[in-house]
Amino acid sequence: MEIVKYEGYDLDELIAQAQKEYGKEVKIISYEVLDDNMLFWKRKKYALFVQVPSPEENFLELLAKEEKSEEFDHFLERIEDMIDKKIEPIKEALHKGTNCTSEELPPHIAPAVPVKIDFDEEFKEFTGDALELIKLLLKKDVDPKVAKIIVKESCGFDIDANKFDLNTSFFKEALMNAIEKKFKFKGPLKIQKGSFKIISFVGPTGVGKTTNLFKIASELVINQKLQIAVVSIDTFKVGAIQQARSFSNILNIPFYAITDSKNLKKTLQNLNGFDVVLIDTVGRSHYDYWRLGEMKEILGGGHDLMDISLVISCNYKNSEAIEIVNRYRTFFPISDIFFTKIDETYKPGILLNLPITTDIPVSFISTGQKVPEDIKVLNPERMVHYILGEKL
Ligand SMILES: Nc1nc2c(ncn2[C@@H]2O[C@H](COP(=O)(O)OP(=O)(O)O)[C@@H](O)[C@H]2O)c(=O)[nH]1
Ligand SMILES: [Mg+2]
Repeated sequence: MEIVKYEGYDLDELIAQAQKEYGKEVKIISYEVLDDNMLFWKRKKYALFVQVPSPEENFLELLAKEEKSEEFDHFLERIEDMIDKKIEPIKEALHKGTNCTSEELPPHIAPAVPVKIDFDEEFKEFTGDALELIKLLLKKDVDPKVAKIIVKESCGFDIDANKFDLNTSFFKEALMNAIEKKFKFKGPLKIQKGSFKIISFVGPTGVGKTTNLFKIASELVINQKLQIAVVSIDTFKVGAIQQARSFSNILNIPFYAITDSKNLKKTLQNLNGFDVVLIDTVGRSHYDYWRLGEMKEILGGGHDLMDISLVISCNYKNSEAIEIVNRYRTFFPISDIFFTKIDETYKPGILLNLPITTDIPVSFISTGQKVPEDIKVLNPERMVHYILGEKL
């Protein structure tokens, strides 16, 4: 709170000026009449005293102004500092790969600030083709640390240069070698008849859970001749149930829409004679902890017979995708990452970043909207093709 003094010959004008600068709500404390003997016509001169709000109190007013003021920038900086302090422990925990409990998590985590790297310094241990491959990977949005891990895997030590270089002149071969060693692939779905396998698809809204569940269902029904049922707990998205029901009708498989855990348990017990039950879930924002908790209750903790597939779109930013995986794995034992929308990105670095960073196996990749054909089992060769941008 501070007091500001205005001087002039017209009191109304002084009030208008104060209101213009500090808003209509500015508090007028008092005014004084000053003698102004310098002027021979002896006009009355006034001093107006107003109480003005501090920058914090003035926040909304400043926010409403089109142009940014220095005060506003300063205020934002202070808020950013406060947020940074609050989220620092969580960021550290996530980097260490610790599973944070829901109590530790704030409502939002600031997106990771892109780090500018000094290429020569960061990759000084590499030379020749190894450096060229690293450059290519970075262009595809592969994280620098991940690029280093992958490329090193196919390097030998060049004694003359005293640096690492690729031990093959083919990028494809180098990548294949590294991916085969470093990644876990779930491979094609092989389900025994009569095994009562349950596969749940979880992940944020709109990533393609429902669409891809039915691609899998088609494969299991048409090619593997298994008995399938679909259970949907996605009751919140408009039209979600209808979409799932019509897919089920086309495939001629039973479809159940349920809303709470008791019903899910009962429904699953009734479906005991089926070979596979596919569970479609509601897309939850990963920031929405309470709802994720609720979904966990419905799905149960997961068990040997249940796979929980986390569906992630390839057009997510890396930091965002890692955050999603970390958030979901605090709630569910994730069995595999199911990538979608590879057709919508030309920088698919996420395909390498996520499995390396999270150590979770990868399963499928969805290549478009068409059901059932736009899906492929992920394997090292396909991974390399997508990274190098070749058509399959
Ligand atoms: N381009 C493209 N679109 C996809 C892919 N997979 C799903 N979609 C589309 O993404 C939208 C959301 O899919 P949906 O299955 O309803 O997402 P959900 O909310 O996760 O269940 C739909 O329009 C799908 O056709 C994909 O691989 N590529
Ligand atoms: Mg859906």
